[in-house]
Amino acid sequence: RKPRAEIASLSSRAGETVLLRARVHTSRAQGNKMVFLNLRQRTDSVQALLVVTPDKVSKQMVKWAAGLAVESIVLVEGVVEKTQELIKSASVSDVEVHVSHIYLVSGVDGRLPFSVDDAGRPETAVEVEGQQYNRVLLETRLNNRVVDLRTQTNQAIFKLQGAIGDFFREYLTANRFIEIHSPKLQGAATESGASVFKVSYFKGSAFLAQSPQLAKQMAIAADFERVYEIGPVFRAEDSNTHRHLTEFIGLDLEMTIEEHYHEVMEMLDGLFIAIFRGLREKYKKEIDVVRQQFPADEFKWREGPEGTLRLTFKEAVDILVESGVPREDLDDINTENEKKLGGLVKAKYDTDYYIIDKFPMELRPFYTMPDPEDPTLSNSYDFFMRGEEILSGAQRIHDPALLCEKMRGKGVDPDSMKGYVDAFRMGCAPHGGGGIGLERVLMLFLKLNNIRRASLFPRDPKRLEP
Ligand code: ATP
Ligand code: AMO
Repeated sequence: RKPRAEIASLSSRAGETVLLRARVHTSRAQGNKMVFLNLRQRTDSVQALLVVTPDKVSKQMVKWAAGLAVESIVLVEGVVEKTQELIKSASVSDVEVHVSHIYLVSGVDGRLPFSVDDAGRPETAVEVEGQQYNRVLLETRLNNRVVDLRTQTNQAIFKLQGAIGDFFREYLTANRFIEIHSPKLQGAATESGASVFKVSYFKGSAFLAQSPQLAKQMAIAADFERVYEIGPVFRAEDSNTHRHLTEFIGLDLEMTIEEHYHEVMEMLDGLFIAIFRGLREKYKKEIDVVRQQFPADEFKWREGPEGTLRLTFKEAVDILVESGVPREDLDDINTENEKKLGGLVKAKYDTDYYIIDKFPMELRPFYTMPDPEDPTLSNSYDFFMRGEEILSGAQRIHDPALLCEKMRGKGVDPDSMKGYVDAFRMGCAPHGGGGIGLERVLMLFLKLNNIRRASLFPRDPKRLEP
């Protein structure tokens, strides 16, 4: 039995007979003697043709093949041939398959909501060669996500999502971090009480973890030194925006500090650079596939001696004030001004990636360490891509008395988180960390403009299905 071939490998196999299992992407009959099938496997496709020949391919067979519904899965046997120069430009690859046998593996029951061919076209291209193409709306895509996910673009997007996770793990493992798995069922909110999902739990109730914040800090108190987690994060925020989900994948880490919290910031920065480089160097093909549907300028970051741009919160505010934003609007930097800052930074420093350090204490969660030199500020930072936040992090308070004071200041009763507070009463090394939204990193690296495109089956305030 011949092993099945991958379309991606065909260009070096001209002359060979191969067995392929693939989807029928498009189908076009020419008279009753010939049918062209565009066959697709994930991010690859190839043209296959069936031509009536006296010894091999019957008229009936061509007719049957021409009647195959698109998206059927077929098994074909055929010879790989170099594509003729004449039709090469229109073809997706430099080889084609001359089919001798074709079998149906799985048919399509009923009509598809849209064709994968249409779903894979650039969203802006509504007219192609004088013909109108309906753009497939995001809503329709998400309602029929399985079909939508079959596009070459989506196959590439989710390969890239997996790659970001791989680079995250690789970098942290190399830096002596260990992976932990913290509970998602909690007795109390882990961030602010406002955005927590309450679920029934036997005769009482429980909460879905809004982050692994408490667990990762407690792992430090338990002497794990350096930990990371990749896991779901739940947020009951009624935010119907392009960048909020109610469930997303958090890439979290926490580590002890020797001298200064910038050790953590540098670790996080090194991590992002490793991710960006890894994507650029190992996933060029997938990035190019996505670019065809979502044209975008390449993601830019600074390397070399000058390194990643770091601004303090105050410097960021000054840049915005200089551009005309009233200072009184900048006690916090809202989403609109964040985006504006991204544009100003890009124009001035030619980078899509930068760090803002030293946020005002009052803007940060209770566990954030105040700046010892100015207690109105904090040892905390956010990281940005294309003017949108992708990471929040800080040095944490490891002194239990100060922690309780800050908790009360934010209306959190320390007794409601006794296990957490006790971790510091029993001694805990200075530490800090950060949390990254995986879908945001993917969305912003590729400039997909909507976080739902970077989530396999997105969950938002209006969507729990499919
Ligand atoms: P954080 O890590 O601080 O949660 P974030 O990027 O998720 O960061 P939030 O602070 O949760 O941002 O969200 C605040 C920003 O999101 C606000 O500046 C607001 O402009 C925007 N936002 C939140 N909810 C909505 C909404 N329903 N409609 C429009 N904008 C919203
Ligand atoms: P924060 O709440 O800022 O910090 O979350 C960390 C990162 O998670 C992403 N993110 C989201 N992604 C999609 N949809 C959402 N609704 C959403 N909310 C947040 C963002 C954000 O930067 N415990 C801290 C982290 C820490 O200090 O270690 C925390 O959860 O990319």
